[in-house]
Amino acid sequence: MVDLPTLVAIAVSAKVISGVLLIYAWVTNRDTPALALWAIGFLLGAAATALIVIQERIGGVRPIDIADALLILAYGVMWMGARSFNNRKTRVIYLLIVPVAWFLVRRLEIWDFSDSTRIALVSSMLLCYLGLIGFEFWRSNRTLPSRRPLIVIIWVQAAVLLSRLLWPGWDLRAYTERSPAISSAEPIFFELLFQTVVGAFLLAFLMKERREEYHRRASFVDSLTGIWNRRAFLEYAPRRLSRAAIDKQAVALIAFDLDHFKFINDTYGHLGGDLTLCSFCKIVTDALRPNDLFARIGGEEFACLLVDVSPADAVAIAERVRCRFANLEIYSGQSLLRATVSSGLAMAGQLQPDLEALMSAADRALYRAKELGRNRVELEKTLARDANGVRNSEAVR
Ligand code: GH3
Ligand code: MG
Ligand code: MG
Repeated sequence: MVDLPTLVAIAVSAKVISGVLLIYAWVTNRDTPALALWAIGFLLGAAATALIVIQERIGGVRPIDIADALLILAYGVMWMGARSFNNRKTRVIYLLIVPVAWFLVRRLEIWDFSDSTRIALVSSMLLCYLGLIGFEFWRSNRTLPSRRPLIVIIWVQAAVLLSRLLWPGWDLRAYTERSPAISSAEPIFFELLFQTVVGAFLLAFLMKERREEYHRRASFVDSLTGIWNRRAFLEYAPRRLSRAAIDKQAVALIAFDLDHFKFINDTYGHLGGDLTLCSFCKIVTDALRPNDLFARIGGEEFACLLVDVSPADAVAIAERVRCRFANLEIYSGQSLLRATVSSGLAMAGQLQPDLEALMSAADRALYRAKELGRNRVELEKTLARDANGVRNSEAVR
């Protein structure tokens, strides 16, 4: 059993420590205001909790009314933090309107309600904020591991607040008058310690995970053209191939290589070359479906993995890209330049295709396209393994 001041001291310490942890996380990563807002939320919560033990009025105001207003503000700031995490701005007026209105209602003693009604009303407001906070995390990036446990914590917190609506005597603020000894088995302990500390850790982790995810994605994107790079292609392509094998879908790989690109660089400068690369990527991206994987795998070499596509459709896509690119007028400064692309296409059957074999088949076709005069599409059809496990390939055109 502990008395009320001891419990409050423990709760305040837990909230202050959590706030300081979040401030530290923010200081090491200043471009994430959400961390600072969450820290402020925890510190406001600590102040609200500390006020519970004060009996005398402060400037004629009951401390519990200041505590309630601060608690509502704390939840509002947490909500603002969650919105900021999703890159959404929140106007400060939305933050202040509820706590200020509540404070005025209590200060001017417009209504005189019982303690249990007060707790039920404040708990309802906190519940609304919690719903809004939960909604923000629910719609945030689903791949972050800490998102789920955080939503669970929010659900538990919502259940605690709901229980307050039904049994207002459970609220820490209801102990003030009775000032009893409190059993450490009460749910209040779970809420104050577990929720507070774990919640703060999860928030800090969530931010760290998002930063890592950002850097991981950045390391997969080609900085010049904005499409996937070789690393991304080698990471994602085998997964798509396995999935296609399970779903018994045909796969096509198109290898593109811009023609006489060295000449373009030498004639129009590196900037002209870069512009040509970007224009080519735009044409291919427009010609593909959202699920197709398109990457820059070398200087002026690209690969494109198409799933669930017939050879005729794959050739049609490669031809469309070839034609559009050949007809494109690229303006680099004062000069107008034109370029062409050669492509090699390989098809994999419905057996588990292997990326390496598919890439060398596409490369063989590409080599042939270069030899046959460039600005053309060549198809190499990779057949399924024969009875002896030997891979056959057949030049189609
Ligand atoms: P082919 O028709 O046989 O493919 O000839 P090519 O000139 O396109 O092939 P080659 O491999 O000789 O030249 C590729 C050139 O691509 C050489 C390199 O300087 C240039 N290159 C590689 N990366 C970039 C880049 O990011 N920007 C620019 N502007 N040029 C690049
Ligand atoms: Mg090349
Ligand atoms: Mg080339």
